[in-house]
Amino acid sequence: MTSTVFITGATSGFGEACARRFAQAGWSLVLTGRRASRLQALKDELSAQTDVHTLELDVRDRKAMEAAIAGLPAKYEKIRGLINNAGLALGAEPATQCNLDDWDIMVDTNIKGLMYSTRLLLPHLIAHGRGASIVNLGSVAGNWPYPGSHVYGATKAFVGQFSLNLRNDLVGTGVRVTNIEPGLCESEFSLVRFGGDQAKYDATYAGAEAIQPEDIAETIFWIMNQPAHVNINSLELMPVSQTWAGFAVNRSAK
Ligand code: NDP
Ligand code: 8X3
Repeated sequence: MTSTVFITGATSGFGEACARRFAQAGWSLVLTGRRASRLQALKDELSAQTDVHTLELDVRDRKAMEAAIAGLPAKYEKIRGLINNAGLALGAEPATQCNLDDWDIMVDTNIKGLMYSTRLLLPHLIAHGRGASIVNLGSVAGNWPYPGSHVYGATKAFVGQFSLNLRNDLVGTGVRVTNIEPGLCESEFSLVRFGGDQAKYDATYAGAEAIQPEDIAETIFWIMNQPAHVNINSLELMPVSQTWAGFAVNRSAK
């Protein structure tokens, strides 16, 4: 039986690279995102290799998510892999300068969107049973504090704890759960974060030899293809160029 993977946020970055990686291995694809033209281009490209179903969806729209998943064509109903990838950071200013609308968008996308896709697809993953996997896109930002991470990092901490908690509730179903926690990776993520500012994007990655979306896709493919009795609980990865800063000390004694 062909395996099916459901990828949220397949229109760029990690999601798009995962679509290509899983198509290459013959998995059927359910690809979602808000940008219909990119979904269509990916479908046109990958349909030569495998079956592709696209869903133009905003993961924040619960009703649309419910309708789309309820309406999955029969041949895509049994899901072996869910890659909860759709997500974003907006801004990197200190909390005192942030816009509450941006905070709402990060919470609604990174937490609530991921909750919706997970809950709605659980019956489909459980129907597959042994060998099925959920891979959630957490981040080093969920593990380590850094200035300007505030709500973004906190949403990723949610993803980490939600992933661990899910494992308890899925015991006996065969469904595995992994939180993958990447560090600096080169993708449109930083263009989105900095409002399309190409100079800030370039500065983010200059000389860093950042992880590439294909590296993340290969890692996720490896996780989902472990023997069915093995669960990778979490996997944190960084480029070799990235390490931790020391503690900050305020010398003005306030
Ligand atoms: P990209 O910006 O390249 O891709 C993000 C994807 O998410 C796009 O396909 C976008 O599609 C989709 N998306 C965003 N908002 C929504 C929404 N409301 N509804 C549906 N889809 C949405 O970023 P990455 O590939 O780098 O990031 C993917 C995930 O990995 C994110 O969760 C991010 O937080 C996480 N991550 C990224 C790291 C990095 O350094 N790049 C490191 C660690 C984690 P569209 O706009 O078409 O809707
Ligand atoms: C993205 C990685 O370091 O920009 O989650 O927060 S970082």
